[in-house]
Amino acid sequence: MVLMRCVVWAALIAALVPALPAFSQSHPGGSAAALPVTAAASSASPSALLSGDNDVWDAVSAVPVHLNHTPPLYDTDGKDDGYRPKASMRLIRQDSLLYLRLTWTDSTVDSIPAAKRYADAGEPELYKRQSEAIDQFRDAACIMTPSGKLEGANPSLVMGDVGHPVTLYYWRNGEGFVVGEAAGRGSTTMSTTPFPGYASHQADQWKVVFALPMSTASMPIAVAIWDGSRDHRDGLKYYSLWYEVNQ
Ligand SMILES: [Ca+2]
Repeated sequence: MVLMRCVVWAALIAALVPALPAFSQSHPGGSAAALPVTAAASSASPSALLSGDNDVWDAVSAVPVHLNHTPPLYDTDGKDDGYRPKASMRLIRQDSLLYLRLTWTDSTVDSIPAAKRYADAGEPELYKRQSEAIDQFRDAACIMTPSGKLEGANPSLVMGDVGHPVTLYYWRNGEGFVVGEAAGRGSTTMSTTPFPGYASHQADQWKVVFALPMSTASMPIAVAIWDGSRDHRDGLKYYSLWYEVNQ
């Protein structure tokens, strides 16, 4: 009787397992799909698309962006207060560009004051980077995509990995839009290469448009958001899982 029960349970489990969604994320060639989202077509001008407040964005459906919080890296890091911004994105594909408008709730506009030079008797070049802003952090957001052709699973959400480098499209309040690269935690390098973007803050909400290259029919993206008022910087941030942008 015991053996019969085991056989029945084994048969039930075998029948159920294929129906359960795999809790992993990969590109379409992998074992499971990332969260699929669709980029709409638009005949609007690039300048209209690059204005996050243009009416053209009202015709595009908003996709909720569900955010996690990274765990504290050091004992001195503040604890997760449980707050999560309400975030969404709208996507438009035009020619070889993906226009992504990301909005999220943030009641504080945070930036880092420009570096100040203090009068002293030392060599000026040694002191020109002095600043009072060591405990102030900026609001920022980033769209992460795999670099180059992707084989197998999507890159690690922690800034990619050695076998799966990522390209980072950063917006940092007060500094604008620049491209970065990474191949694992702590490996981020920022270029001076700008890319088109737009940022505005109204009614306790950031609205930021990223214009990214999109040369393939589908592209994985992941979102990261930093709130300077919560001492977010570097690896302390909100982040999403992978989304698969399709046309
Ligand atoms: Ca803020």
